[in-house]
Amino acid sequence: MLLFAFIQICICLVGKEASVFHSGSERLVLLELQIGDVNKDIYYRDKSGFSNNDYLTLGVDQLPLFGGRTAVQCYEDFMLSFSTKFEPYLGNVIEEISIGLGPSGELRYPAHPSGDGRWKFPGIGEFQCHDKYMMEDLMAVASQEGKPQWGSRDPPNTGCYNSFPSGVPFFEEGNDSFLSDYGRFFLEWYSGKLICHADAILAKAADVLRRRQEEEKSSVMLVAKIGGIYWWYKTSSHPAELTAGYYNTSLRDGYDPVASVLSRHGAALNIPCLDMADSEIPEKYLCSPEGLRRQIHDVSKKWTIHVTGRNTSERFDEMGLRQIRENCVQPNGDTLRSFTFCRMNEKIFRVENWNNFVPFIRQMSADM
Ligand SMILES: *[C@@H]1O[C@H](CO)[C@@H](O)[C@H](O)[C@H]1NC(C)=O
Ligand SMILES: *[C@@H]1O[C@H](CO)[C@@H](O)[C@H](O)[C@H]1NC(C)=O
Ligand SMILES: CC(=O)N[C@H]1CO[C@H](CO)[C@@H](O)[C@@H]1O
Repeated sequence: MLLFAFIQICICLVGKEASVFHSGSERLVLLELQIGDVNKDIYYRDKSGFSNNDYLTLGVDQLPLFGGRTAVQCYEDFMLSFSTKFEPYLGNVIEEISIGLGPSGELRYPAHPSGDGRWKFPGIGEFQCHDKYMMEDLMAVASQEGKPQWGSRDPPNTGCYNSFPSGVPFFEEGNDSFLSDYGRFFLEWYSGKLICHADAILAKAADVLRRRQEEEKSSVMLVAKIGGIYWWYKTSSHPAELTAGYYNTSLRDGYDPVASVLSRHGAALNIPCLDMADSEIPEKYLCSPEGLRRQIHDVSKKWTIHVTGRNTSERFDEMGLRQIRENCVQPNGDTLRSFTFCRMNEKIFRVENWNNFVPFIRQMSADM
């Protein structure tokens, strides 16, 4: 498929980007902001009580707090309105629809908030489940398990945003660590909420599209974005992935359930980091964008879902572009369905950049 030949429309639901669409979404965003003014608990909170309005907490997905509608129903209203408005373009101009499933459209918790300065690379990040609704849910699930004491607290000793894993008990191997009964219970719950969220929203999206496509016979591909948490990947606890909601450790494949849910709804997976190589990152942070990509590729193959890709850093240099190409078109014939260069800017027109970019595009168009 030709690079850039599709229009990628991000339905970053109830995020700030939603306001670019004028069909009912603005009312939705306004409604959410008004409710958020009086009830900050509709947003994620960290353990210090800090919240921001990037995305609604998963705790409100099924609660009728928005003029009698649940968050998931509001997302559905938005999708219906979108598909009505853009109907003439579906399947011809619009070939892929990326469904926002979290902050920056990515299926994850906002565990690494760099925008407001709370987090800096390569901090492990913090769990985000301290709003009233998530804590109530945790309590309910713990009680069902017969362990109410597990529900009344968040995991102790998890460090803070900019901690490194060593010296943080939850990410090491002791009492109350990620390997303990309590640790596994908490991580199953935390990552499971994210999977349920993707399931609920993708089901609605697939349903809205199915209704359109029965009439039109044109096909549009749903896409879900995953975050690229590649730092501390080579530790056994994978702490930065755990706080983001990917329960991926040296003993458990956390991307398998993600791919499984996408496959159920016929959605493709959009993966980041296509421009990154392990050799370009300081070794001391135990990063591995290549290992992460390989793992996600493997589960995508297993669940036979399409994979699309995007860049993670700003690259116009030859080396970066070569890496992107190699990662899109692999020798064993696994070719990505498409690649998106996010937020293209005017630097592309500088002579040296343009001279790298033009041959890159020619080759990509021939390859994909
Ligand atoms: C670990 O658990 C044991 C038994 O439950 C307890 O005696 C011990 O003090 C705990 N150690 C730490 C470091 O909390
Ligand atoms: C690649 O991605 C980053 C962040 O996702 C973006 O800021 C950057 O400008 C992108 N684009 C290019 C062409 O490098
Ligand atoms: C179960 C599984 O796939 N685990 C992988 C997670 O990542 C590590 C790297 O730390 C791999 O070695 C594991 O195989």
